[in-house]
This record gives sequence, C-alpha cells and structure tokens, in this order.
Amino acid sequence: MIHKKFGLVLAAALLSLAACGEEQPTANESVEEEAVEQENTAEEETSTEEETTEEEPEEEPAEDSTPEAESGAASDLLSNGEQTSYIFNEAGEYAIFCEPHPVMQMTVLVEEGAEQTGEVAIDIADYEFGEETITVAPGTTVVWTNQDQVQHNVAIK
Ligand SMILES: [Cu+2]
Repeated sequence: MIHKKFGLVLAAALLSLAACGEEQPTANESVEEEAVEQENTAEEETSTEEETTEEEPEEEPAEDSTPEAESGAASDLLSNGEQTSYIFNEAGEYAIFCEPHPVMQMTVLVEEGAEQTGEVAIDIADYEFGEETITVAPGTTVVWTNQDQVQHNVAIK
C-alpha cells in the first residue's frame, strides 16, 4: 500500500513536473512573441522610412511634368536663362502674356494637322516673346526661355 501511495505521489510529482515542463516552453513562446513583436515594430519603422523616401520621387515627376495650357495659368517668374513650358492639348487660340509686363503678348494657335508639333522653343528677349503667333498641333509643348536680365513669366488669358 505504501509503495502504491508512493507510486501515486511520484506519479503526481512527475505529472506536475511534466506540467512545469510544458509551461516553460509557453513562457519561451511568449518571449519569442515579444521578440517577433519587436521585429514587427522595427519593420514598421523601416517601412515608414521607405514610404517617406518613396514620396520624394513621386513628387518630383509631378513638379517636372509640363502643365496643360489653360486659361488662368501663370508660370513662376523666370530669371535669366530659366524656362517654363505648357502642353497645348486642346485646339483653340491661346492669348499669352507676361504678368509683370502685360504689353508683352503672343498667340498660340492650336490646330489639328498643324505642321509644328513635338516641342517648340520660344525665347523671351528685349521685353518681347520671340514670336507673335505660332500655330501648333494638339499635344505640342511650347518651351519659353527668358534671355533677359529682368524677370518675366508666361501667363494665359
Ligand atoms: Cu515680362
């Protein structure tokens, strides 16, 4: 009887040991989970940094892309040697002027089938646009370059 009781106690002790043995890995798992959580946090921080760096190249093409010519558009003031451009997608007549010097004017005629297309360069010099009127096909980009020492811009009425 004693041996049997001892045996039961031993079995109980073994079971509790086994139970303890099972608990330990659980404790390890929670430690591992914490480590994984920390890794995830680190990954999140890294991905946030990646997103931040990704935003810059996204903005640059937007700034570089040529704005479409439309009534009310106006470029920044151009210093000597600086350029600005518009793409003329819609057929029609565009009255171009310089905001600081409204007497400076030119006309861009956009006509289907016009010879000039692609990119057309216009100089701004001696308080004048290089051409009084140009006729271009839809989709043409006109690039203005300021050759004067004073600042001009390119605005559309
Ligand atoms: Cu001007």
